[in-house]
Amino acid sequence: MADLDKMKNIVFQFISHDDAVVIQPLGKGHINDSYKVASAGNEYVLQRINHHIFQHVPELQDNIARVTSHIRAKLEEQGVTDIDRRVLTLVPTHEEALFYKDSSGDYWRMMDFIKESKSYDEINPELAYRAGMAFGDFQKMLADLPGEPLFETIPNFHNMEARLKTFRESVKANKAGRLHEVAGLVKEIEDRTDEMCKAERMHREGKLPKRTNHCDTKVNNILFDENDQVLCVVDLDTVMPGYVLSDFGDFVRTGANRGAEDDKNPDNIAVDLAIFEEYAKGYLKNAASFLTDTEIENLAFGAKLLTYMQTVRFLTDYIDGDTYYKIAYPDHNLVRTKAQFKLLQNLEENFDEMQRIVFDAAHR
Ligand code: GN1
Ligand code: MG
Repeated sequence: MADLDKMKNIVFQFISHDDAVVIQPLGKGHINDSYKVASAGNEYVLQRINHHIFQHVPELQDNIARVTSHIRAKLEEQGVTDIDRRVLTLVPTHEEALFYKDSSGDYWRMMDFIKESKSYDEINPELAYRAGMAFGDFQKMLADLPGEPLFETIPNFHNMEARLKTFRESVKANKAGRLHEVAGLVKEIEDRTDEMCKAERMHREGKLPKRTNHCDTKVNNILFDENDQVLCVVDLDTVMPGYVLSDFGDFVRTGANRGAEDDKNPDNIAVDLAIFEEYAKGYLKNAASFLTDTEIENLAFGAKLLTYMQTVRFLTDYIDGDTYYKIAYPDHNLVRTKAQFKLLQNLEENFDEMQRIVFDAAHR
């Protein structure tokens, strides 16, 4: 953790001075740094925003404020009680700003910690059903967000064509001299490019719309309460326009994988079809009413696409010499790449069954 006095000074930009404040590291994000702050009987989450990756922090924070206040208004309309646990609440600085830039140029933000909440890295079919409903509801609530479209906090974030362009540049540059180790994986990626760029083609042809998406629907971005009911969706940095198949697919990639995202043992990795099925049922229960047939027909493809995209992103970072994702050991990005590629192969083997499951869930 950064120097404690420095951390305290940052915290007191947002809340009153307190000699007894407690600051502890929190969570396992790959990009931002998170801390839990306890002061005067209240708990908060403090985050250092990675501004090399999120290069427009004011716009990013503005997106989050718009999204959370829109959801808050919807929940109020629905007469939901306990609203402070159902949507994130940003804590402004004493100057009413949504972030604080410190003297070394780092950006910080604070929000209320959601009381008695927990997240899971592994779930069961019942929780998957609830998570599906939650992400469907999230998209539905944001469908009528007023005003300008949200700012694209990372341009072309889930654009496969753009990701492949960057990947090929990295392969060409071979900055870390690692290319000879990964030639087989590079070929596997190149063999699938045509299929994996299909969403971008369909969008250009007017066949696939963009909607307000979460764009980081990892299983651990859903908070549950003490009775395992969903409280809310968190990690709103990447909420922006995208294809619904992306959000569907990223949940399957993380929540329906029997292994870990960075599992060293390929035998652990396979799609759990019971989780896939319950997630699809929950999601479609809330989303079927606003989705087109084409979107529904491509949900299972989304699982392959997002797993492929993550394979490409981890491999790109490995080839570049680990400049994007935090790593815990030297070949972590290579281990992640292989684990994601194994999952992709398994999704390919199970694809027909996944299509059938989505079809049945949509026609219940
Ligand atoms: C990053 O930091 P985290 O874990 O929320 C990444 C996602 C990836 C994910 C892979 C801004 O999310 O896109 O899918 O790691 N976020 C960004 O685990 O790149
Ligand atoms: Mg994230």
